[in-house]
Amino acid sequence: MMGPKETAHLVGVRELKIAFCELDRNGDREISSTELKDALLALLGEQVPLPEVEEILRDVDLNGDGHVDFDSERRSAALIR
Ligand SMILES: [Ca+2]
Ligand SMILES: [Ca+2]
Repeated sequence: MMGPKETAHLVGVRELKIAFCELDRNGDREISSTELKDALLALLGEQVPLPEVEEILRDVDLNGDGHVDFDSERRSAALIR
């Protein structure tokens, strides 16, 4: 069994940040837990339980509003590169 932290490490928070455009399926410039869940399904080839998805989302969601928003967090991603 892998905990949320291990899953986040496996996928790579940095990769998630860089992949913003692909993750934002509905084009609202925010990554919701649902969109992240879909992305993890595509990346890992298996369903990730929603609580675990939300745990990962919290690691990526720098301003803590429950979404990864394209504008504020993209700058952070640019800084990491
Ligand atoms: Ca979205
Ligand atoms: Ca946010």
